[in-house]
Amino acid sequence: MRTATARTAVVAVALLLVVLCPTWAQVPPKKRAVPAKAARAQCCDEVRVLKVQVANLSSLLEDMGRRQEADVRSLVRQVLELEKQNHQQEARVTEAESKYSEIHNRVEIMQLQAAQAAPHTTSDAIYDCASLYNRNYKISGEYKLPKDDFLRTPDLDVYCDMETNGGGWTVIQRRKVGLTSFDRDWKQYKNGFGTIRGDFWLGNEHIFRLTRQPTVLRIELEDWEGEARYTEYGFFTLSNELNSYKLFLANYSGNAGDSLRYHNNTNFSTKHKDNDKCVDDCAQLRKGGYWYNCCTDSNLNGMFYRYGAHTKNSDGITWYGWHGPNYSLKRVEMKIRPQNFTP
Ligand SMILES: [Ca+2]
Repeated sequence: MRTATARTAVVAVALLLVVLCPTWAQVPPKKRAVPAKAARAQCCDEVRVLKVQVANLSSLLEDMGRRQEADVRSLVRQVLELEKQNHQQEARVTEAESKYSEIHNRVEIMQLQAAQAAPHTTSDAIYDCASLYNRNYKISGEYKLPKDDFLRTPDLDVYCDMETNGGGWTVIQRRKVGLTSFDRDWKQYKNGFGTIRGDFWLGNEHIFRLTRQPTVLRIELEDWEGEARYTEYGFFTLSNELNSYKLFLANYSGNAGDSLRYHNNTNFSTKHKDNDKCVDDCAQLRKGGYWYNCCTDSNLNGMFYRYGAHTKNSDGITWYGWHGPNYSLKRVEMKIRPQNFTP
């Protein structure tokens, strides 16, 4: 920068000299002694003054250049300093972000662990039709309940009645087609049999598990004349297999009669497993698996007899409180839901 300024100054001085002393550029004048000497002296004075001015100007320019350079250097320093600060702040932000992310991850892991450790009685868990209903599944039909690692149970196909008296019912038994035999052994009654859309027994083990919470039992009956009645027990539960799935129930209501009360506090019996309170083998006599006393006031897992044959036998699907000991019903459904269920 300084060389350029100096060059400019030299050119300027040359131009000034040409303008002010045109004689320099001309052919030397013919000898005119006195006036030429005087003129030369005058011109030299002017040149000297100009030289001083040029020197001053150059020094001024140099000074300005120096100051500008200093300014630029200071500016560069400031920019570098700002950049450094910026980097430091960026580093601090990155550090904070990584710390936040680490904490966030830790919180997520803790939430996951808490969710896994939580008891499976929360309203989130799906273990029956009532919890499905609470999750807005409100259409009656077949559903698959997910397996439960906590209870060590596999997934389970169920039929949910989402309409009757507010819905939320898990159906545990149905008789309506009549092609499935209910004269089965202990293991089959334990695990369940039949088809979930037709005639079936859900299985004592599943019923035992589903009735760990306070449960309501509803029994719906239909006769061959097309009339329907129902019985409800506000309390219903089974004991475990070691205790032969003993029946406990209470709080009857309905219009079909209290014909399961006689079976209260009795063990479950099946073919080849006589747990009843009788010298007879009730399961063999009544052709089903049931909580036989000595033997029956109802026999909902008895033989299915069609219209015509339905009044001629004592091992049919009977409910003494409505049609007596020799009338086999056309249709039965047993269903359960939690006592605290609210539609
Ligand atoms: Ca017996």
